[in-house]
Amino acid sequence: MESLLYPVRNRFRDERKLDGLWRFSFDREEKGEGDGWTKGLPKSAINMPVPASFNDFFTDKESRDYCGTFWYECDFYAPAKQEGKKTYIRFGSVTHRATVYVNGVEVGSHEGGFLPFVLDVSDAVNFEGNNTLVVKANNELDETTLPCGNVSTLKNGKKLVKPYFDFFNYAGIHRSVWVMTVGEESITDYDVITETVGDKAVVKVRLEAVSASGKSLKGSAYLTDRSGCQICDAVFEMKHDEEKGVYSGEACFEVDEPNLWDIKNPYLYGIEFDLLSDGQEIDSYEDKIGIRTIEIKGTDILLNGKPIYLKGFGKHEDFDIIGRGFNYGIAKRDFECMKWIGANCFRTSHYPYAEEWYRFADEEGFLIIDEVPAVGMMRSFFNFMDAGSGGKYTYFFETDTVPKLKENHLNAVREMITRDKNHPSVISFSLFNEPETISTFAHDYFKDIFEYARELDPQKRPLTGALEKTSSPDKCQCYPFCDFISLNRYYGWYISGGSELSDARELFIEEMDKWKALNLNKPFVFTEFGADTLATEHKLPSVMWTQEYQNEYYDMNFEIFDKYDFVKGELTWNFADFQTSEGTFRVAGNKKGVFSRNRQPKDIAFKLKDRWENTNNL
Ligand code: BDP
Repeated sequence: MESLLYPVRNRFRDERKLDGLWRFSFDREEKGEGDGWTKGLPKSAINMPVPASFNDFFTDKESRDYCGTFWYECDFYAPAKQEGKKTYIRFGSVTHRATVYVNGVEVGSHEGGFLPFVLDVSDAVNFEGNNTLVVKANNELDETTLPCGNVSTLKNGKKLVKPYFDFFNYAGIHRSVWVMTVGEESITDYDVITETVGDKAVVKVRLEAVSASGKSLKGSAYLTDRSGCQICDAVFEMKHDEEKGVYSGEACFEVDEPNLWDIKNPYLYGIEFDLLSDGQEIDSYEDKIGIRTIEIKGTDILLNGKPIYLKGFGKHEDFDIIGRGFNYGIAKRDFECMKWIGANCFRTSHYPYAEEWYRFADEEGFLIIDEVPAVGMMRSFFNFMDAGSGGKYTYFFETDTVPKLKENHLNAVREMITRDKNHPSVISFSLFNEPETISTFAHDYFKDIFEYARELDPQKRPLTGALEKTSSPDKCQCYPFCDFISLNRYYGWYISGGSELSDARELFIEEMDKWKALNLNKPFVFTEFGADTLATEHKLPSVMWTQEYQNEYYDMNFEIFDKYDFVKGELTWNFADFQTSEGTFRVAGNKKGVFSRNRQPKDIAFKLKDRWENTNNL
């Protein structure tokens, strides 16, 4: 039974990370399987750190830009078999797909590069012995994958990936890998819904478990405050759900005078679940939860019943050398920069980030718009460039690719919500970034995606999706699915930039007036706006790409945001400069960062700090 719960270690469960130096081989001719690599990589295999992207370690282009199949291998020791326990391997993510072998036995595979998967390896493991773990991975993209792209073949026969999106197609084992021991009868999932009534909070909890033996199960749970004192407990009657093959039960806590989880004041309670069979404890699971409410009322976003204004960034998991590999040090620096500048929110553009980001945000009191990797769903040469040109490209009428694309999209939505649903930091799920939204095909496609997400999220959080410029008020068929409208807009950059900034301002007002006229009675959030800026360039008077122009661009945008009272957030593009595919539109990457790629402020950072810290109505 696959459980996406974050690994914990306690008297019933064990987890050990396999992070470190693995072995690695490219498989240019797709010979690995035939040559027996599933049992272990050849002598020519090289060292490769995990977690990290493989790309930027290399000093030659061919390896950095490698497109195709590649293999990883490591050894792990499995202690003596414990009665009633199963052994699992858990990957935080492998980009973009993987098939896994233990001692040459295929134990499972997973599609999608940004979400975890867990494989039962109990029958393949040598207990009290060494084991070889091999991963066959692949980083190719097509029009059914999330994110979308394709692969072209150069005249010399080499494959090159062509992303339909504006970030480097980093690949590898980007997040931690664990070997875990969990009971055959164990807790597999839980949901928490928090409500406040007067000076009380009601915490509704649903617990899910499996029982291989079919023995009846009972659950209990208790909440602890910050000092570890138990403040309430509850008992679950676990009922068998034939259809899902699991046991589940519900319970409710009442917390008097709760400490709410809030921006920069993130009170977290401890929660512990215990599972009992025949009166005996057989499993337990601990986590932290926050008591908070999030809802949309008219044009307001309410956190704990109070209107908030979202201030912050669209980000990337991106850093020099390690690419998209998770690193606590970089996450720490990013949170420090976001605190310094007065931000309260970020969007995990354009894919769900490593789980550690959300746990960190829970602790630090940051709000997250959690985005599924649905990016590049517009057919064009340079998808993100055409976003501003007004070209009409439809993506969803190709009947041969759409069913598979939709299946992958729904799977990613399910995995993301299952993984992230209990984080107080997650205030919304974003179900797309800049797809084509003006055809009836797009309408029908996204209708199902939104319905599915609404059904899955126990907290029924607001849902959204980031709309690019062709998703205009008169043409877009998908904005009605969104609980708040997220706009990615580049007036003054892709549209009428530089000396035409005054025209950009008018065009922007024209569009905003059209949205206003629709009278949607929903909040609007700018999920992207920004101007490429070289940290080294200054010019008086300004020209595009200089720090002076970035300031002028932002001033114009702020003037527009402040004109419309239904605008309830501004998440700039981007937190930091980041790597993209090379090309004439990018100067060694996207330079729209407020911070440089090594997280030092550009001039604009000081303007943002002033606005976000000192403007009362934000
Ligand atoms: C938007 C995309 C984003 C790009 C950005 C840009 O959502 O991924 O990086 O434009 O052009 O269209 O900088």
